[in-house]
Amino acid sequence: MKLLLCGIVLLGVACQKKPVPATPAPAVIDNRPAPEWKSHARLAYEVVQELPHDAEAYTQGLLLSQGNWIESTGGNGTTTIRRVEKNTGKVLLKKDLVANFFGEGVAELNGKLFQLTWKNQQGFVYDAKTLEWQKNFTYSGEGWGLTTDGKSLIMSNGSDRLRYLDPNSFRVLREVVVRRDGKAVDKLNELEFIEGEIFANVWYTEEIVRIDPADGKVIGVIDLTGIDAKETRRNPDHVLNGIAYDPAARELYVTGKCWPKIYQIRLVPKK
Ligand SMILES: [Ca+2]
Repeated sequence: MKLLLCGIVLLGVACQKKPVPATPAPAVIDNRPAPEWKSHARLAYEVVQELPHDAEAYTQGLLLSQGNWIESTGGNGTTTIRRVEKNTGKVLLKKDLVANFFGEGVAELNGKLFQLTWKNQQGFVYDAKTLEWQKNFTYSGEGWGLTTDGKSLIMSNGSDRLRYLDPNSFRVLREVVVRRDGKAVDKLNELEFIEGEIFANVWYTEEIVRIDPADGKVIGVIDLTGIDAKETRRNPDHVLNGIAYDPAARELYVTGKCWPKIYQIRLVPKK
């Protein structure tokens, strides 16, 4: 098994030698004018509404799918993939993973859900409707956050690098180095592709960085200080992690690990 895995890893490295050129971020996403927040580099937030969230769910990946949450939770023995009713927090469908898999990011593409694991170097593909397992895939290094631009899977691994993966072969298509004012931004965690940008939680911070997919530059920062009452966190690990977006309604949601709430927020210029 180790030899086989090594072969796959080596193949992955070999494939990286032929880089695929970056796709520039489109200036116009659809016929609507760009959201107002795009013209500000420093953003704060206003809470629009609070929705219930399972305070036992160690959120590692969050997205909206057909009006419901899809959530990947982590922990040894508490790893799940689940569909949750958006307004009530009721778990509609849930699959538990065996205890040695520690769940991480999740993304939906082409009718499938892709779920990463932390150190197992294995991900899982599910049918997006039924959550039926379809197959495993492998990658090198750790798995943290996952999202998609509609073509590729985009993954973080706790470093300052984002990797673009082919959703069929899982080949590494390209790697983006994330820099903020020229300095590396590491510990990139949960991701969401929003209006042509990549939003990323930064582990153990109250900030979301907005990344230009073309060159990895941080083009803006969202300060979420004070969004939850930190004193109610039962564990210091229960940090901000979880970004979901409804592109049609242009609604943005954030949560954290084991937070009792998901917050719909409006982005406003930071004073
Ligand atoms: Ca997300």
